[in-house]
Amino acid sequence: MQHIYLFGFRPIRAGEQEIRMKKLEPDKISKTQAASVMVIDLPCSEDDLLFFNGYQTWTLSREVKPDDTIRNSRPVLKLIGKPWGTQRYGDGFFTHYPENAGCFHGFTYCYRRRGDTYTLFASYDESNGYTIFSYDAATGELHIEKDAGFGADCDLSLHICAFEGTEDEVFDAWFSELETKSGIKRRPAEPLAGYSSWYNRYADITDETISADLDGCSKILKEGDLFQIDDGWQQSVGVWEANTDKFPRGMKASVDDIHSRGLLAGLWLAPFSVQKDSALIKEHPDWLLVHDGRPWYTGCNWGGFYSLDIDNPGVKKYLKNVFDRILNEWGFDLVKLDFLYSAAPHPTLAGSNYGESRGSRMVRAMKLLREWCGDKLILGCGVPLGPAFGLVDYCRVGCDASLDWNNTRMMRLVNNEIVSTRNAICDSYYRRQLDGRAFLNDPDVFFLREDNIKLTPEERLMHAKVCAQYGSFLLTSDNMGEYDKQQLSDYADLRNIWEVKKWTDLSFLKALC
Ligand code: 9PG
Repeated sequence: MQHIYLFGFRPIRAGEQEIRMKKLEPDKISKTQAASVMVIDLPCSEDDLLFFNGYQTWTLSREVKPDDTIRNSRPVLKLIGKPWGTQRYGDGFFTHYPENAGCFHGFTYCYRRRGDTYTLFASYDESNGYTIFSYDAATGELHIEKDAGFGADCDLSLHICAFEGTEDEVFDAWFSELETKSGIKRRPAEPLAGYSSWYNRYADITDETISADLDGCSKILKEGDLFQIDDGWQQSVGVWEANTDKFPRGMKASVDDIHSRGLLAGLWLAPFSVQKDSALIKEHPDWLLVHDGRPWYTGCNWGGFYSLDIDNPGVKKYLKNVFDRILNEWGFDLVKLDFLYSAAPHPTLAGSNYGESRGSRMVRAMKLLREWCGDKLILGCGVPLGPAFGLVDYCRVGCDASLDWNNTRMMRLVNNEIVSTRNAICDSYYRRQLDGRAFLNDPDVFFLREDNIKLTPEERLMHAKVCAQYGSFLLTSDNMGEYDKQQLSDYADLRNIWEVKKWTDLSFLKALC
């Protein structure tokens, strides 16, 4: 394996291959960025494949051919989607998607693959900002820059390492660099299997439906597995108290029921988000994150939502109490923390952290979560992956699985974070190297059920096998109590693939991703 040393802007040599770096002319520096740009000659031939890691959990991340075109939203859809903030789920509002064949970009790491040889470029420190890699196959130039956003005024030095070798060699080398240089090390969590309520009932959950799901699942799940209650239990996004119309016994009663079956209890929340009509906004309008003098509209879920300002002492005190209640009073073992990118859409332009970049703010937000959760388990979701390294136990590495294969044509054009089983398969496959290195990968739930689903039996099984093979977090969202003999046997097979990483035939992936 070659360790390619990158020191400032000096030319470097790695084995046969020379990787040249040069300073970029100021007018070529993209608008998101301030000072430090590294340019590397990384020629590629038509047989090479390239990978650029997407902005956050849900952003489509797959290997591309040098002549592929990666699109964001069509301009007209961008315009139509503007009032809904459709671009704000991803990086569409702060990075440039050239949409020319051969132009790609990604965050924190990227690689070129020539057969089995990977040339990996990766950041070993994102605490001063996101490292953005942009590539143009026509020139063979890879630009590496720190995302400053407008107004960031901080140290923007790059912390890049590069390696050439086999898949395991280069990813092991990167993670050893992360540990020695930045102290980033995966948390010692164990793989976890179980159930999530979301893709079974979506937000339509009550104490009764959750109890019925628990009855069914506990017949099949094993001791120590996870039963996770998703979105729908709370008073509103922002007010993390039980909705007593739906959960009159309160959430502690659910935890006790789950524990009495020998299962771990998990709960969903989106701690940095607050829905438009939440009582929290009426009580504390000053807690919202402001940009250009107005609260930053973060997206259209739950009728529209905003972000909380993690620099507001009231917000910090409030969230600390929320976690104390959920984890210590109610006794949940795991929290699924979602829509985390909400915390840092922009650099910090006020207060004591003035001038920090959005990536730096995101890392700070993730550290706060770990502090508030102590040693309880965190599943990160809707989160930029680099800032989650070493801080969450489990992390969703792809978009939401959908009940159909690839969503509607129209939705596919909206952004790169859409709900899609097909994309979820690609994401989980192409981010597989993070599993067990950065955290344990959550590929999202699989389905074996035949009702309330549009996936064909083949699609369901393909997806489930990818989840079992490449994930360390293996949840389903079926009424497991209704599994027939065949489904029980399929479930047992999947657990077996998952537990012993027994190789299963995934040759279909070639055509798919
Ligand atoms: C609960 C859900 C589930 C799910 C999460 C997240 O509009 N969007 O782009 C969008 C993407 C994902 C999403 C919701 C909306 O789902 O991934 O598992 O917890 O929230 O609301």
